[in-house]
Amino acid sequence: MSERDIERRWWKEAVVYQIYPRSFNDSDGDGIGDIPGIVEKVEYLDDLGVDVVWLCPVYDSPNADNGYDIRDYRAIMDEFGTMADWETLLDELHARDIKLIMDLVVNHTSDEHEWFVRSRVEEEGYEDFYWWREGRDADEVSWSAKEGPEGEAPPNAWKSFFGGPAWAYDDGREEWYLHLFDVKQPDLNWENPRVRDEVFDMMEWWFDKGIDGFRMDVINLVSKPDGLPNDPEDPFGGAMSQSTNGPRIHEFLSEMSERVLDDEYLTVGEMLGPEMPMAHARRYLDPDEDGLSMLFHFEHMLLDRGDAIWERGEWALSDLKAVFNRWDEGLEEVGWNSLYLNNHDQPRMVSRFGNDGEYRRESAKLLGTLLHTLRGTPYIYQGEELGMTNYPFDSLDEFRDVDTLNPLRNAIADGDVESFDAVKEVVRANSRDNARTPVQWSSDPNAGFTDGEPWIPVNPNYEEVNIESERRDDDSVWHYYRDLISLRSEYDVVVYGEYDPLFPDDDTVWVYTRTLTGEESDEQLLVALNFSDDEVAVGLSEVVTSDHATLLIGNYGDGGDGDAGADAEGELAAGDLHLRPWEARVYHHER
Ligand code: TEU
Repeated sequence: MSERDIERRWWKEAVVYQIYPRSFNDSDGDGIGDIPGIVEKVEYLDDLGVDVVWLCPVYDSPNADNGYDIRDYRAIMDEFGTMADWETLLDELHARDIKLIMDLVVNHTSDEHEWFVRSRVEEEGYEDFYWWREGRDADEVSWSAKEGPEGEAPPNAWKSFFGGPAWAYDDGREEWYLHLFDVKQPDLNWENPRVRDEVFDMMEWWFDKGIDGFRMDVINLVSKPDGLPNDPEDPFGGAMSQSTNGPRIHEFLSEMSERVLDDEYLTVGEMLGPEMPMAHARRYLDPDEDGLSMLFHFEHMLLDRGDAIWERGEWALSDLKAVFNRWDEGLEEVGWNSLYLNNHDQPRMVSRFGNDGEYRRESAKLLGTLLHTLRGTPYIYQGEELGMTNYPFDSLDEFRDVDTLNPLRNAIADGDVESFDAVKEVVRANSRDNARTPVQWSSDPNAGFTDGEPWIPVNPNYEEVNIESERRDDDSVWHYYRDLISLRSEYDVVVYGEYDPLFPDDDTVWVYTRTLTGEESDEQLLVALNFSDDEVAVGLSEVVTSDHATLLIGNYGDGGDGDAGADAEGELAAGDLHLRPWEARVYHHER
């Protein structure tokens, strides 16, 4: 790759930090994080060195799904503060050169949104804002609905991603409406051009307030196929397979791009589905088509999952690598990757892909090394920078999430699951609530998150794992993350270097190079990561040698143990590189 082939964009060089406001920092003692609480921590974000904040929904909402059910797109949720607080946050971030992207949730609204309230009573102009359908004769289907009028079944066999049928009956309108998520999250009908006008106007309104982009919630679901066909192969009866990347999706998104997006914005589309066809991915990202900056796919997040919250799959390192390798290659010519292992919907990465016991510190740093040295833009989820772990959930009362509670309660009621205790270990590992326990700021009560009663329990390990103590300790995950973040602005090769995986089938080590060749530079990174509790040797002689490699960063903090193939400033010699448990090393050399 030559220098002139590099398409430089600010968001490729950036590190994004995701905030889930409810669990970030509470300023007023009601146990719920809020916007003034984020303002108090802007200095902290600046010190960590991040470039962009992605703020999860802060709009007015009855909170059936913690703000992903929006009642008013142009107002701030009472519990989170006021529009003036939000404006202060934007100003404080911008004053420190940190950009702000908002969450755009437009596949659905809350059932309390005025559009739905009007649609429900068939007010003129609003009849078709949502997906209203007649029910089917219950005799036509092999299962019976629990809700709705006698003898009537929902319009099709689609299941909600949060459990139960994807349809709810409205007594007033005497029709059913579609809700792919919770019953309080009716799906907007994007076929109706007035819906698109309203959505685009609202986006424009936020851009006018000065935001720098949007993360777009489940944006690849907004086009549904004619006739809403069933699919018996889909665990959701067709809701997933038929709604993802639907027939008019690129038309809708390119219209959005033309009408309201600008090249300078960071836009990242969350894209559901078990596997995204690369041809679709490229169209989403091609500046001449839909023009999004990045997308979030789920392929690596599904490796250890089953079809339900109480089911699990086995993941192997070679599978994880295969996903990242496929995506790096797939977007080589068109597009750019997002890099994440955590967000507000996922268990904590160190408990999932690392070792959250003996090697918590090392494995959290190793996973961070991976995210910050692959090709793409890293997304840090709050608390990741200190190596926060899953919560030891022990009873159903400790959960808050609809996506855990609804499916589980339904399954227990239907007799598919015997009891919570019977599936506790798996639900504990899978639940989205793992990500939602409060950020651990200090060893003060409630981890310094609130002076009140937190809305969700604080992880009991906060006395040991917290930001205050990690900031005092030079060898902490926190300091290591700060170093990783700063590498990005110091070395072009970290951002733009070509990625070449080595030993793709190895289930213990992940080794790769990043290479940048151009008029002014010819440099390479060698990254070696040991995903195990054991020492391993990596035979490097055939792949890379250098007599002047520098150890850029390593997670054992001692620049090499003498046994290794290279020292801090030494030779990356032919031979074996010895890696200690969960050791990560990144070498840099000019060629
Ligand atoms: O998430 C989409 C989604 O389907 C996942 O949350 C999924 O439920 C999870 O990966 C595993 O079960 C987005 C938001 O990020 C999420 O918080 C919302 O609940 C959801 O959309 C509905 O808006």
